[in-house]
Amino acid sequence: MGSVPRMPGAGRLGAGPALDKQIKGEAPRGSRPGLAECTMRLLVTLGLLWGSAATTSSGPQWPKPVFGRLASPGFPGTYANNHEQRWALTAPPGYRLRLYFTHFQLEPSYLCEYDFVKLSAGTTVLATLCGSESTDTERAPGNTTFYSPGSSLDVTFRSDYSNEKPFAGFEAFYSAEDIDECQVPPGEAPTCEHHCHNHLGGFYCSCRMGYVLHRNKHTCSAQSCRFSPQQANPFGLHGPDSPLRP
Ligand SMILES: [Ca+2]
Ligand SMILES: [Ca+2]
Repeated sequence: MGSVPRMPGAGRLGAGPALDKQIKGEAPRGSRPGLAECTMRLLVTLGLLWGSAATTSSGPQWPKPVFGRLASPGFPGTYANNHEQRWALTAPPGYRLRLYFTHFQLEPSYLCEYDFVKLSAGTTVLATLCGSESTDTERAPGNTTFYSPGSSLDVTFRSDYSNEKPFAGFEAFYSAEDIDECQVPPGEAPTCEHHCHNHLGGFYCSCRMGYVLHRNKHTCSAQSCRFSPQQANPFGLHGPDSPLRP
């Protein structure tokens, strides 16, 4: 007598004695719960469900943005002699790094042996830069945008013991961008045998109708005859190159 019906599942969701008591206290003794109370209980239940979902959510985890600025020490003032600095840039898997210079003025020298900015990935040297304009024996970046072959890029600045005159050094900006695995240089094998679909951080392959994707996730093979044509092609559609075409 006088007890208020409990909302199904409310106790299991951890409403607790205090909240249960509060809900009970708003119902007149001996009466059935009114619409307002039921609405409130529903809202409390939904709130608990939402809170539970929010704390246990495992939605897509986007990588943190990767971008920044690099500059020679003291830029735009003259950089110091006998200085070496290295930046190890890393992008999330499936991303590469792009880097370009907005200012570049280093001491010029034959093959950039005095002062230089070196771009490398592992043991591969992508570029060794010096001077302010490219010559037969020196390479300055100009408007070139540089890309790392993988997800890492090392930038090394080094100056030797002297400068014949002041040089302002360099300023560069970098950011991570998705690798479009579907774009391959001419002459190289395509990423997927049939269809390639690029997306942020990766890619996937798919096959034309009547074919299935091999377990290697790249090549396609004709669909097995264990299925009837109707099973294999439930919509009755036959493309021009489908093995199911009559
Ligand atoms: Ca120098
Ligand atoms: Ca991609």
